Amino acid sequence: MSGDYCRGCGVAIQTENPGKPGYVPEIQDRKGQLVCQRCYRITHYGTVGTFHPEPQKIKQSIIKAISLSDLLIIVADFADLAGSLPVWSGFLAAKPYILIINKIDLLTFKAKQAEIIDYGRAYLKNAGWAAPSDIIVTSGLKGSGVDILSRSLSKSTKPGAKIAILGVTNVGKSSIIKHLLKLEGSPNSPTVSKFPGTTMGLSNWSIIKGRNTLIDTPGLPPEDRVADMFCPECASLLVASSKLQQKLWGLKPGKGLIMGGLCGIGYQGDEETVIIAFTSSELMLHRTDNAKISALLDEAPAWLNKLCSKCRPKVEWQETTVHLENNQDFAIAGLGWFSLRGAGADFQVRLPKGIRSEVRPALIGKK
Ligand SMILES: Nc1nc2c(ncn2[C@@H]2O[C@H](COP(=O)(O)OP(=O)(O)OP(=O)(O)O)[C@@H](O)[C@H]2O)c(=O)[nH]1
Ligand SMILES: [Mg+2]
Ligand SMILES: [Zn+2]
Ligand SMILES: [Zn+2]
Repeated sequence: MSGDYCRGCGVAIQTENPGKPGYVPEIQDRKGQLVCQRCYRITHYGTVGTFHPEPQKIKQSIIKAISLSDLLIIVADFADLAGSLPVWSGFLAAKPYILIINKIDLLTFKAKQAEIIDYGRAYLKNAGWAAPSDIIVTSGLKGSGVDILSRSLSKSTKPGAKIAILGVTNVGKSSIIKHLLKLEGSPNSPTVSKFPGTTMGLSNWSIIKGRNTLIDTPGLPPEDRVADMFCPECASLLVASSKLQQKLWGLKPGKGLIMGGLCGIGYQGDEETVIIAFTSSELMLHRTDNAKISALLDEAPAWLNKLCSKCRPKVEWQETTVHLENNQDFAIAGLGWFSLRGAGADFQVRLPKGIRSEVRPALIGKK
């Protein structure tokens, strides 16, 4: 992985085809880090170009990185545990791992770290995973928690050990590496962007003053998140990048809520109740009559559903009934969650076909 690989995204450099990954117009003097045209454009103009990594190649790279490593770091998105964690259960291969719960800055209030760590531990146990060596709460945006990660890595590995950092697309893997390197005063770092699929191949980074090698990997596109159904621009709308919107709603019998024009829940109980909805601040939350939910989701008016005109017709719907107890969340992978504060009740749920959802204990704001 030395030589002609892009330092930003890990893909092999080529000078022939501007339409393919890894293109540079001409390999000249190699001062500083060599980056491909796509990385250059992402970093300087915020555009991603037209090619996207192939899922099969990505899986192969991830499996290779796991086999090369002594320790794994699994990065989960605090705001999307359902869309970022369960998908890894088939990849762990009995290697020790550290869980990172990233994007903690998305919360509008300061959460207690110890509670989030306990929540993560219980979540993994419930999913049947072996216990992690450590759980660390971070912000890849601000760099918080990265110093704790660095110390934890020194404790959990021998000198010379390799560590692979794994996570679904956009979860913040490259951002965390960037902050680890910054902590050590390194001027280089991988490319970070709001578009899923930025990192396309493996790249090695020397950390803890040369003690260990950290392998950045391309994000796994899990295919059961709402965001993955759409184009990169629409996907980046759905992935929360600033504070989560967190809204409390009173629901009378017969009323329901719609999130982002992409999921509707119709309350089936017979006394007034309370729901707290958590989602990206870019998305619309709307309260309506249960009887109107289906028609509104189908119609997808622009005030309710902000997807582009190409992505909007892609949605096919599925309907289920979900039972929630007081202080339970209904989480939709890649979209957000609804949390019940009231007597246990059924909800008529409509969401895109094939999307993962789960009922879990309330992640935050439990009364
Ligand atoms: N708010 C917030 N945003 C973050 C955090 N970490 C990363 N991001 C943002 O999330 C987006 C994706 O970050 P990357 O570091 O490129 O994510 P990645 O996991 O390497 O993504 P791929 O290479 O596409 O797999 C960028 O817009 C980052 O600025 C975080 O802790 N909080
Ligand atoms: Mg990356
Ligand atoms: Zn690149
Ligand atoms: Zn779109």
